[in-house]
Amino acid sequence: MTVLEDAMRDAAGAVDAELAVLIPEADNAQRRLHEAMRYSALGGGKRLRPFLLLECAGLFAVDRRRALRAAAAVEMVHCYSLIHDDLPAMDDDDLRRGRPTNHRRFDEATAILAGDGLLTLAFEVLAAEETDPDPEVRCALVVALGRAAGMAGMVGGQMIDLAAERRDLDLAQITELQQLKTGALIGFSCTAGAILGRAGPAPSQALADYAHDLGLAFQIADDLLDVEGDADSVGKGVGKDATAGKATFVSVLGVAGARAEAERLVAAAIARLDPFGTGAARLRDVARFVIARDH
Ligand code: GRG
Repeated sequence: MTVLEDAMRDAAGAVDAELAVLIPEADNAQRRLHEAMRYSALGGGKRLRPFLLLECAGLFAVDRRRALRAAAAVEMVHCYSLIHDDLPAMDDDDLRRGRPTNHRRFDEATAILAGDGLLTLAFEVLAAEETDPDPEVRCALVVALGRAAGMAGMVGGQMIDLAAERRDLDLAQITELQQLKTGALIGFSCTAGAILGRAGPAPSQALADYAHDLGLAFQIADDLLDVEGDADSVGKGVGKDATAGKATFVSVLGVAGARAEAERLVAAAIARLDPFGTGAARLRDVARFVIARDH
């Protein structure tokens, strides 16, 4: 196991433990909702966004327990997006992270509520005093997550994506769509570390720029996996973009062109970290991982 894999596994374990506390089992009328929320929140995944948040917060020596709460919050929003994206009204998927999707394991109404429960709990966690004693910091986190997850971010990107099916998009339009749909939450993950760390404008901007390049490289890798990946490793169906007639980085650039662009973006992301020196070694490694992964 590489140093990065070790670090990601440790972070994932800590995030799982935090999520398990924040979403307790219940023995009351809401028991099924808790089960469905835990099913998706504790059901594996790379925990990339929490890892980025913890690493960025680490650059500013943020208290680990506080960073872990914010890391759990961003993973909750990510898990909610996966649950809702898999619903019959959206992608209608049966498999996620190698297991039945939430609505297949439970039912559609429960899956909608589980997503809603995760989304709202994320904001509750960020707004609570345990996340940071300074209300201005908590408020900045809440505003940043709202922007990243909402109409100006992930949900807005998903709307463009739905409208874009079977339409030709050019590279600039695909880039904009993906920056909103997947890039915004990756951006929040890095920005949250800077907010918790009371970072100044220059390091905050450097991390935002890193996240921008990394987010696009991540999405290109996701598009490549949909074309070249193996469903068992990826943990979900592959070949869906072509079947849906979706314009992607791969459909526009071709496989080789998409890979070259992802490599260029990763090199650019790594260069953004120069001001942080050796303290950002794992953030450099995770940028390389994002395009080398098979899942
Ligand atoms: C708000 C309904 C709704 C959707 C938002 C993010 C999103 C739009 C949908 C998720 C569907 C999807 C497969 C998007 C492509 C990129 C992506 C987010 C992949 C999954 O993220 P990973 O690879 O997953 O980090 P794990 O399982 O490792 O956490």
